[in-house]
Amino acid sequence: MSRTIAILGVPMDLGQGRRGVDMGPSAMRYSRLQEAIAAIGHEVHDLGDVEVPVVESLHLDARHAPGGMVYLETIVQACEETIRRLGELDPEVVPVVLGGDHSIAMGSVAGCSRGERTGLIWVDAHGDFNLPETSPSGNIHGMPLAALCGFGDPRLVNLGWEGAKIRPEDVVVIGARDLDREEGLLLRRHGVMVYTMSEVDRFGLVRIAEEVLRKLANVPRLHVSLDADALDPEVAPGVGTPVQGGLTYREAHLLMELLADSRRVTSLDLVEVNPILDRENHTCRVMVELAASLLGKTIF
Ligand SMILES: [Mn+2]
Repeated sequence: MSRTIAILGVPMDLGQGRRGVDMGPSAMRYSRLQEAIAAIGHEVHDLGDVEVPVVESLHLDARHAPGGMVYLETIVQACEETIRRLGELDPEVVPVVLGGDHSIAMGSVAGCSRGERTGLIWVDAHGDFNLPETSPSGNIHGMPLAALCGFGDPRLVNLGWEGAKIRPEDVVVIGARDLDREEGLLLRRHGVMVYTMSEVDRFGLVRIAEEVLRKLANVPRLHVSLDADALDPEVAPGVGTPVQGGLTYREAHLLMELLADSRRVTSLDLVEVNPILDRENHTCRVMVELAASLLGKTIF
């Protein structure tokens, strides 16, 4: 089925402390993302990037490393702009939003939802469900899933429009293996479905994808937010927060293929690729291949 795809970059590195993740959008373009999607038969438009200030231009106190709450207003502005840009698209268009760190998802998920009920498949080593008061690092890229569900700093929760953008029962986290203690308790308390790597090992992704699609069967829109660190660092070395024991190359493809087969995915993010930490752009190439699988590329 041929669709119209819109690529939007959000070169954000203020949600965490490692520099370089802001180069993700250009590195994924360099890895021929547009060509890979067009080869499937889709019409692809590249909308360019949302403007994100570089940290040196913000003239903040030098004691503040990127990542902390001091960058919140700047992140809010970039997310607002992301929501505005996505809102201009025809609702039938499938946005592919390129990060940047995962804080961009507060803008992309809100914008892609278009205010409709949306299922959110968060493929990530981490839960990203911290609150400012529970976060050990204070990094905002550890908070976007909580903020989307209505928890945390009100300036993040009320991005775009007031209140939660996603119902916790419409969220599924897949690939988790590094949850902070308080974060784990919050995810449980709010009834977010979490498939850890242990569950991936035990049940396999075929069963997990079936369960996820059944759980979200009555939700009209589906957003996939793919964090490169969900993959094993052997497969995706170019990430700021690598955790051993992640998805293999084939597991990640299988998950994308199973979601593609459902023909229900309406938008996606590709985030947390750090080209500075990568090996010869390998991680970008994998992310581009996974995006193509999710958008319907088949082997035969
Ligand atoms: Mn993440």
